Amino acid sequence: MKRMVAVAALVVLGAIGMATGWRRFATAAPPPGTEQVVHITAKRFEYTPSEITLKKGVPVILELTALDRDHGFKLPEFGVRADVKLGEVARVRVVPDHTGRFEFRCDVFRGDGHEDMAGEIVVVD
Ligand SMILES: [Cu+2]
Repeated sequence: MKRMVAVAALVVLGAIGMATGWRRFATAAPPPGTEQVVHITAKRFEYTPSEITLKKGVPVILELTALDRDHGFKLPEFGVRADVKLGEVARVRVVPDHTGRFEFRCDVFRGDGHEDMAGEIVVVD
């Protein structure tokens, strides 16, 4: 009898798992916490990659790492700004809710060169 209960429980759990798995597969936007992570490195005076293509309506996490010194990351179109400090990982969430090409740039102006440090987010349908 105990075994029957255990088997029934497994079947129910399996069905729930399949249902939620299917729902996740069927929805375009993943639930929070499972978003795609895009890694970006910053060094004087460039970002790699310098162009990032995102899909409209699919939020992502940008994970920024500085390779040589402190930098910044500013993407005004989507209200995003972060300090990218040497030795730390900066994480920002971007919700690309409209299409187009949008510039991001470094806004740490200590020392020359940062003002030319920029890249582009390209949001496509
Ligand atoms: Cu910089």
